[in-house]
Amino acid sequence: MSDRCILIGAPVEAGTGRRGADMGARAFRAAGLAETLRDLGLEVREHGNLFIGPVVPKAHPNPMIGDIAEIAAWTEVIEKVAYETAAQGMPIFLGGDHSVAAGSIAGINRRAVEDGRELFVLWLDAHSDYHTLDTTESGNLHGVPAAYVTGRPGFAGYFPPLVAPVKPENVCMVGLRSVDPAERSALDGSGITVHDMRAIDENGIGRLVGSFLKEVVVRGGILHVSLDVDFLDPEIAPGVGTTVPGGATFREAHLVMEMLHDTGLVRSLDVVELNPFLDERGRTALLLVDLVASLMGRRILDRPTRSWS
Ligand code: 4U7
Ligand code: MN
Ligand code: MN
Ligand code: MN
Repeated sequence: MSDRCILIGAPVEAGTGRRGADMGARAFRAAGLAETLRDLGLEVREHGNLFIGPVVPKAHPNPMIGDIAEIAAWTEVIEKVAYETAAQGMPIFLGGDHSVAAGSIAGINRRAVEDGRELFVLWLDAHSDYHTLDTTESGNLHGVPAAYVTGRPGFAGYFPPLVAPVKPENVCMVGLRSVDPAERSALDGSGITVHDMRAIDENGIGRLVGSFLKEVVVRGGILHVSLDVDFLDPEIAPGVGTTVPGGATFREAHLVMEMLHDTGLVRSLDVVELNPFLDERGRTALLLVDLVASLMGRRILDRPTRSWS
């Protein structure tokens, strides 16, 4: 884990059906993200907010899809920044909706492949975001990034070509409780590890995430974490457009962050889908800042270094 965090605002909201996610990055800053990280002894570099120029609209045969040209343009910009900043520290992508992850993971993986490292992705979300452009029924492109970065077909000619897809076997999704039928059948046999809320209830989130992290350690990999705010229960995190009841609790979420920190293998992070327009007095933004702090090393008590073997 790098001692230098690079904060990158990605004010994208064309991937969702609700307005306001483009204010997410600002809210993270207002909630004191940089100061919190500095208090942990980390260096914080502010990259500012990214932007795209005007785009020429493009149609897709799926009539539900709008704004595909805009998301493609964002993906290209974010991919480049991810690739560049991954060599300088730990990029933290402040969304913006989850379509941000199409660019961040694509660019992080381009860097990993170049460095000869194997990238693993922990996807923390109520949803699997595993639609292709042809299967999405809502047409909202924050529902497709996991499919794009793992190389599912149908993106060619619309999204930027992937330099290298992430191996589905290297992806673990945790917190699922809203999976559309087309996603569900595609996930089956995809190689992606999926843990829905029932699996968490039955086994405990620590055990499930722990076995994935052990696999990453054993295989000598590095980690990208993609944290969708709706992973959390809406009772504690109301500031998101796509709330689904029955999500991760305060302690479950912190435990995952603390375990991730212990591995020392997290190289990049997305914190996406925060919608300050729907938040209550900044409480979701503040909770997320605390979760990032746990990921970056804040702890309750010192404890012996965990052995992963
Ligand atoms: B998010 C959905 F139908 N699957 O495709 C869709 F349930 O980034 C939701 O995880 C997608 O918040 C949610 O629109 C995308 C829906
Ligand atoms: Mn998502
Ligand atoms: Mn989601
Ligand atoms: Mn959402």
